[in-house]
Amino acid sequence: MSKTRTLPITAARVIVTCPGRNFVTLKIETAAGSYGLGDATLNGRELAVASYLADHVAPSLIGRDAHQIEDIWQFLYRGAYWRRGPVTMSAIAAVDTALWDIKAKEAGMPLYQLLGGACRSGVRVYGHANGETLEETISEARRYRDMGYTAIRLQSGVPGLASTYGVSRDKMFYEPADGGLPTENTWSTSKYLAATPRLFEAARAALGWEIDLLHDAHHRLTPIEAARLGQDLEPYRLFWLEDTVAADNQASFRLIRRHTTTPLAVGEVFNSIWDCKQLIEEQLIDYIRASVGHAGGISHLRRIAVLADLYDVKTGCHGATDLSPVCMAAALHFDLSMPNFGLQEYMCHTQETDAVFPHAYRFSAGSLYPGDEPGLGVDIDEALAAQYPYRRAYLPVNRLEDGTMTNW
Ligand code: CS2
Ligand code: MG
Repeated sequence: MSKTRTLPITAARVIVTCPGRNFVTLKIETAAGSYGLGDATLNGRELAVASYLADHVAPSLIGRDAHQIEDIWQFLYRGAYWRRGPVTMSAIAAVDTALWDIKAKEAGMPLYQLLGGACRSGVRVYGHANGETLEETISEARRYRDMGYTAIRLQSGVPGLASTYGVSRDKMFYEPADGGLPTENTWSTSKYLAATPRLFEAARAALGWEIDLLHDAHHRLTPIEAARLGQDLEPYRLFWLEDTVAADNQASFRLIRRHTTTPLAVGEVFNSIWDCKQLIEEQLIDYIRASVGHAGGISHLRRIAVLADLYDVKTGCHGATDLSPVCMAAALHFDLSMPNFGLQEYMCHTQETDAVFPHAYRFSAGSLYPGDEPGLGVDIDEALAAQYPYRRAYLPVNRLEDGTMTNW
């Protein structure tokens, strides 16, 4: 019986670069001269993952057989003892993704072929229209529609609030990490709940019904507030309403689900199947947003997607600018291969980021296509990456108008 030759890992190097925002990339090299990449970026906590990989994981990888993706995953997960959490699972994700990249390159095929082949021709994505005012947001939505997007997320300023999630000066690149120390935003749920239904009423009047509209409440509501917003938005037929509540308590979605038929999406901050098992098994959500980069890589995200498929829950992977083109490329191969793919988030990266991470994926007519290069179809220009040293940056924090800390 032919035995696949072993492929000893010879190096596992962490590359931290900041082409406009910080990215952490793991590069695993093998004795055959091949290498694979994994995204290890955790917005606002990048160096924690960089150290977890460089100081605690990399030494234990040298000499292992790069083909043994699942065994290495189990070694890193069970061997950590202190399992789960965003730092650990982002580090494991980077190793897993890099090993899948290597295996596909060694097999001479794009990763989606190794994952079972394509279930569709392309990966439909949604863009991000945002504006300080309702009018500006709708104008931006028209621009995204004219660019070919068939699904668009709307985030608008809230009258009476100086700032809110998802609204940025730069209309193509939304980067929330904005300072060497956390900036403090002020939040009012009542002002937000008053404004949001008006945004979607105006959006449907201006854009019609052919376009899929989405919205991200970004963890800020209580379950009953989420239920009310879901009901208020029902006439506007959203594709999904995302992150209504902080999903620490999965059972809280029972209350939301009882009151509204607006489809619910959650999970970009999830890092393991245990964070969403109840949500999926009780069909409390419609889309699971966990990402290759933060939920343990391709291997673990496939487990989540397979569980979700049993309960008619679809995938809707996170794809913000703080997930690098390495993660986006991996997501596209994953999305193409999963039968219960729903929709992929696509926040474009800047030109300087794309120059550091040359990639094969392309946008056309509302979808992304990963291309057919062997592996992920993405690389890192290490010389260019070295020109952008790490720059500490934090996500903002949020306080209510009376000063009480709340979720950003
Ligand atoms: C957002 C993100 O893309 C989304 O749905 O929730 O912009 C999120 O705020 C950032 O990824 C956090 O780093
Ligand atoms: Mg979100």
